[in-house]
Amino acid sequence: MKTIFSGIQPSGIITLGNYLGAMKHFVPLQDEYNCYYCIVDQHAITVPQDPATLRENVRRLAALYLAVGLDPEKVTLFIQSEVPAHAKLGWIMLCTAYVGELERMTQYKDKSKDRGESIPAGLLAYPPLMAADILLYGTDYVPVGEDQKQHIELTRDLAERFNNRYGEIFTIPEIRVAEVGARIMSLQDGTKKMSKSDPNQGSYISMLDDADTVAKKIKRAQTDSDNAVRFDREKKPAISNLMTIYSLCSGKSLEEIEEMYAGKGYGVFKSELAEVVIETLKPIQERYNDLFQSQKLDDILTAGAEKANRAANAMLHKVESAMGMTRL
Ligand code: ATP
Ligand code: LTN
Repeated sequence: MKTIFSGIQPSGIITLGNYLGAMKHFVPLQDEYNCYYCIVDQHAITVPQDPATLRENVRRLAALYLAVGLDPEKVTLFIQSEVPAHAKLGWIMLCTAYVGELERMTQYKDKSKDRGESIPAGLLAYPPLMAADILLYGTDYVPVGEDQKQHIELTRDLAERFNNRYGEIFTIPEIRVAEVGARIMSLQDGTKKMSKSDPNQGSYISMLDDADTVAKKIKRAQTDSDNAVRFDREKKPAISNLMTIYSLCSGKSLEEIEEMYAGKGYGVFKSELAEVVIETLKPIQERYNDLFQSQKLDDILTAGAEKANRAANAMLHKVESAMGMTRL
């Protein structure tokens, strides 16, 4: 059976973008692959986090992973910091990487701009840690949104560099990007991706937003100048983004949506889009509410960490012995 690995940062409450671009696609994979899904708290601390909020966001994310339909009998769900091999291999991968290639990462450039002299070193070291996450499990495929493409390419380069030097230890992973929804844009700025750590809450729909909040955010979402519900990513990025969300949540094609709203304008479209999104979130939020406080959630995370530790330690041992980091 081939192996899948993916991670999401507990850097806020996950958004509809994270769901449509990544998490939703994790669910059907669980029947075909050996899946590891990780809450990457060590990636989240590459920018400052409030301890109480981080703790809560980790638990929220764990509950949401299950609420969208992941089955703990089939997948390994765990918290990155509970598997120390990630930090150890992360260091080794950092030592495998070059500063120049890390400085070229667009996520690093985006997140470090405007920080002057105070760019956290963790932002630069972020991709080697991500490479370690993936390589520890002999991962074949990594399902992620389009923004992560560059990081996966770097992971492949680091794995090859390591293998050339020390022998065929790592599997070279491949990216799996969703065809539609791989890049859901901000509701306030059609040129920026929807992001859970955006300070402007109106720019994203959180998976835990209540019906009123969803309706308000969609009503206030940016639209394009004419009043026609027509898909055109170049000329009408804002409405095209809303149509993509509509399509992914309802299962209707973009053509069907264009037909349904021909001559009706943005107002009607937006209020029906709000209904569609609310209906998508409702069953997920119900399952989430049952799980969040439950002991079951802790039991699942504990079992997940045990299983992940076993697999990760076996790989780390191979790596360290190939490098001469085991005693004679
Ligand atoms: P942050 O705002 O803290 O950088 P984020 O919202 O970008 O976080 P991540 O935790 O970095 O989210 O990403 C989790 C997964 O969601 C990744 O697979 C990523 O590619 C995907 N993803 C993130 N944002 C979007 C988006 N706007 N559209 C589609 N997929 C996305
Ligand atoms: N960088 C990723 C989160 C992440 C990840 C991973 C994704 C950390 N480690 C391993 C896939 C595989 C992001 O989505 N921003």
